[in-house]
Amino acid sequence: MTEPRRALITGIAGQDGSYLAELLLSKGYEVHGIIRRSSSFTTGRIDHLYQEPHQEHSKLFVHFGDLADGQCLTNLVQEIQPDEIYNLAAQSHVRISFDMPLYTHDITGAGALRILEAARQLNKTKPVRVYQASSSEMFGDVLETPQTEATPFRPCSPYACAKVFAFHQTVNYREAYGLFACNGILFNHESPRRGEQFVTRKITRAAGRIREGLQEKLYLGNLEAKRDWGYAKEYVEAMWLMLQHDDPNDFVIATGETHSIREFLDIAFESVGLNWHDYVEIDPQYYRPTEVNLLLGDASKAKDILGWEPQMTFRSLAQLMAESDLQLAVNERLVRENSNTLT
Ligand code: NAP
Ligand code: G4F
Repeated sequence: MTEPRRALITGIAGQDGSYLAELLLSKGYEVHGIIRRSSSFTTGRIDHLYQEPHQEHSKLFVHFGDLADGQCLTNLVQEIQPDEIYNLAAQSHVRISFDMPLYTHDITGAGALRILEAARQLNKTKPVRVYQASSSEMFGDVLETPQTEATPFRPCSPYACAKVFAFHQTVNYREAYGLFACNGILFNHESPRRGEQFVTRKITRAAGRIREGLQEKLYLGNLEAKRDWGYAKEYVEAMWLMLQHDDPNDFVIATGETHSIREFLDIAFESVGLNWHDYVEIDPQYYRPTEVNLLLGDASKAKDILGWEPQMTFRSLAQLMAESDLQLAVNERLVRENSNTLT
């Protein structure tokens, strides 16, 4: 019997990590994930996948680790001997990166370099392949539209600067050491598992809670920004495809459409039967010192070389998230009503 392929995912408990773990398990991989120690549980997105390691057919193994700790990462990579490493862990919030620039540099930037170095030191008959979660945010104050793999970077935040650093390190490890390392330059991608501090999920969560009488207002920042929003579940397939190709390369992953925050508000609130103008207020604390006004990707290279294409439309994505969050809000209301009856 042949050994299953073994993958290591940093950031496995995040939005993308959870979808990628599902995908790889469905393909028969043995999946190892790194989570960082926290005072509360953070594995809500992967609990449904997790089986205790002592169980006979368990294929998912979760390890404590941190992108700040290079020795720990090297030890884990040596111990696990992965065929594929997906570096998805990051301080991934752009606004917060202005408050924590050095931390963001250390985790989002230098953390990627620690992973590359751990991979370089791994001596295997079949060399390891590495995926780096690069970002459309690197295009920043865009120098051309749409953005492709050839568009120069013009980063506009500590987060974007850290991702540009990680991008170039990934290319350099490929060229200098022959490491099979790919950058996926992914444009914004969302889902019902999106972190609640990102604008789409903040909106759908609020729409559901307002509809159920659990919240009165929604405070947002710049409503004029435009993003190329896709569906996270489809985007993790592109990550996997990049590591299956014969040659390592860098790919833009995007839908080729751009929409404003206002358009997302329209669909999300309409999906729960409300008009957002009655509930949304602007709070300048959500403005950024420098804003990325427009992102629009051209994923032709991924289509031609990997055969990857997005399926989910912008409207369907916003509706999917709004409906999922309405259900969450209904459950939250029922729990509150039950606890009121019991006390
Ligand atoms: P996410 O939901 O914020 O997940 C990030 C994960 O990284 C979380 O599980 C987090 O753990 C973990 N993490 C943070 N700091 C860490 C550290 N010091 N050591 C180890 N793990 C750490 O992000 P995502 O949306 O899934 O995105 C995945 C990756 O793609 C990120 O690198 C992001 O920057 C990049 N990206 C995302 C998008 C997008 O639109 N979603 C687009 C382009 C690129 P905790 O749960 O403990 O916080
Ligand atoms: O949802 P966001 O926070 O996503 P942002 O900044 O585009 O970053 C996300 O996508 C990147 C890919 O391009 C990833 F690399 C990154 O890790 C992350 O996943 O904000 C989107 C837009 C911004 O223009 C922001 O100013 O929404 C605007 N916005 C308006 N009000 C808000 C809010 N953003 C947040 N988070 N919260 C608000 O209240």
